[in-house]
Amino acid sequence: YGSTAGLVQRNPKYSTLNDEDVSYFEGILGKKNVIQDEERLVAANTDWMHKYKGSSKLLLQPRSTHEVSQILKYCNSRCLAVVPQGGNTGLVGGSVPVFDEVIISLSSMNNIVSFDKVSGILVCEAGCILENIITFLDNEGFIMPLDLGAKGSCQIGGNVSTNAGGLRLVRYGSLHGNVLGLEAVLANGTVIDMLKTVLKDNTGYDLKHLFIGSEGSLGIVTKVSILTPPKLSSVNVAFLACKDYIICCWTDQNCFNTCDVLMELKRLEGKLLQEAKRKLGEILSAFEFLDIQSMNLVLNHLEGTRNPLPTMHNFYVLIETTGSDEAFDKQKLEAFLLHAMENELISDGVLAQDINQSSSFWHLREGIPEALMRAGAVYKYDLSIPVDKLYNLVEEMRTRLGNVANVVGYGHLGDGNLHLNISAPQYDDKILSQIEPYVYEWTSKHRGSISAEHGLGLMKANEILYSQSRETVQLMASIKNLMDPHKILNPYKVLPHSFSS
Ligand code: FAD
Ligand code: 2HG
Ligand code: ZN
Repeated sequence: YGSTAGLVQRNPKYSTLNDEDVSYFEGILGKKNVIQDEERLVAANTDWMHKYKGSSKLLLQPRSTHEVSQILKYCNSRCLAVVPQGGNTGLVGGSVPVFDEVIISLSSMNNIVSFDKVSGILVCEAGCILENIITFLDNEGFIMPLDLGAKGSCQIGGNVSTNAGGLRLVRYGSLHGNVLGLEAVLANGTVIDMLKTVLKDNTGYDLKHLFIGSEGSLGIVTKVSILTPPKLSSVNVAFLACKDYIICCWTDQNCFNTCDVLMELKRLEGKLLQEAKRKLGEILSAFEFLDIQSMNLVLNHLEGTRNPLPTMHNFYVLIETTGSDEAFDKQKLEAFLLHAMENELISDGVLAQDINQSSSFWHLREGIPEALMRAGAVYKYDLSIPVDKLYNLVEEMRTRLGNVANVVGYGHLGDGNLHLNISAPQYDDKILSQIEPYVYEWTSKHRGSISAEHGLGLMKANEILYSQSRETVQLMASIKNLMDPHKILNPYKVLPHSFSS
C-alpha cells in the first residue's frame, strides 16, 4: 500500500453518515443519484492502481452546480467529510476516500455548454470525459491542448484539479495558461463564478489558479472554460533509438568504462532534445522517452505490441511534430533526423507512414502505466529534475535495489519530467524503505519537484516540504483554512497533517 495509507488516523471531528443524511440527499438528488450499491461503492472506493482503498458508504451523483452547492452546504453544516471524484484515474490516492468520506462524483455533469469557433474557446461541465471533448473538438476542427493516456476515463474537472500535464505540454503549456475561467463551489456551498471567456482579464487577483492543481481541497470545480488551438493538417510521429554505447561496451571490453558510457548516454539524450527544440522549433508537439526496461514491460504485457525497430536499444524517444504545411514539416523533420543520425545522436529510427503506425508508436509510450499494473505492485514517482541529471536517479535506484525490483524510467523528457516506476511482485515495506525518503531527498537536493504533474494526494501530503518552503506551506494552510474552515474537502490529502488539522 501507499507510503502514508495506514498511518493516518480518522479525524473524530467528522460526523458519521446516518439515515437522515441519506434521506436528505435523496430529497435533493432523487433516489437513483444517491448510491449505496455495494459493487459501485467498491469501485468508487478503489483507485486506478488498486493501491488505495476507502470505506465510504455513499456515492452522490449531482447533475447541476446547484445540486453540488446543496450537497456541500449540508455536509459543511453536518461536518461530513467529502471526496470530489472525476474519472478516478489519479495516481496519488487523491480521488478515493481514506475512511468513510462521502464521494461526490461529477460524472453526470458532462455537457458541452458552448464552443466559439472563432476564438476556439470551449465551455463545458467538469464531468466531461477528456476523450469526448477531444472528439467534439476534432469535429469542429480544433484540438485539446491537453492529451494523456487516461483520456478514455479522466474528466476535465479532474484534469484541472490535478493540473494534469500530459503529452502536449511541451507545445501548448500547462492548464494554468489554457484554462481561461472556471466555476467552483466552495465548502459552504457558495458558487464562485469565474467562468471567463476572454483571453485577457486583469481585474484583481486571478483566483481561478487556486483551483487548478489543488486536488479538490479548496472547492469542487463544476464548469471550465478552455482555450483550444485549431487542428493543423500535418502531424508526424518518429520513434527513435538513442545511440547505444553500452552494447558497444559489452562487445568490446576496451571501448569505454561503464561510467564514461553512462555519462555519454545522458549527454546525448539531452543534446537530442536541445537539437529538436532548435531545429524543429514551432512544430515540435511532443518529446517523450522510455528506457529499454519500459519497452520490455510493454512488449511483455500488452498484447499486439511490437518493437518498430529491428533490434532493441537502451533508450527510445518519441517525437511528434504538428504543423500546417505537410511538405515543409516533413522536410524539416527529415533534415533534423538526418542531422541527428550524422551526429550519432540517434542510432536508428522510423517515421510513421500512416495514422495506424503513429498510433502504434504512441501506444508503446502511453501503454507503460497499464503494463506496469499488469506486472504486479508498483511504486510511482513523478518528478521534475534538470534533464541532464534526470536518468541518474533511475540508475542509482537500480543500484540500491539490486534484483529485488524492476526499476523503469520514462516520461515527458521535453518537460524535464521523469516517471520513475519501481515494479515488484508485491508491496513490501523493506522495498519502500529503500526508496523513500531517498527519492525525495535526491530530488530536493537537485532542486526538482516531487510532483511534476500527478499532485500530492494522500501519497505525498506529508512530503510537500521537499519541494516547498515552510512559509509557503503555511500560506497554503491559511488559504485552506479560509476557504474550508471545517476541512470537509478531501481531508488527509495535499497538505501535511501537522499543517491542516
Ligand atoms: P480523479 O482521479 O477522479 O481525481 C483526481 C483529483 O482531483 C482528486 O484529488 C479529486 O478529489 C480531484 N477532483 C476530481 N474532479 C474534481 C472536480 N470536479 N473538482 C474538484 N476536485 C476534483 N496525469 C498527468 O498529469 N499526465 C499524464 O500524462 C497522465 N497520464 C496518465 C495515464 C494513465 C494511464 C493514468 C491511469 C493516469 C494518468 N495521469 C496523468 C494521472 C490522471 O489521469 C490525471 O491526474 C487526471 O487529470 C485525473 O483526472 P480524473 O478525472 O481521473 O480525476
Ligand atoms: C504518463 O505520463 C502518466 O504515462 C503516468 O503520467 C505515469 O504511471 C506513471 O508513472
Ligand atoms: Zn506523465
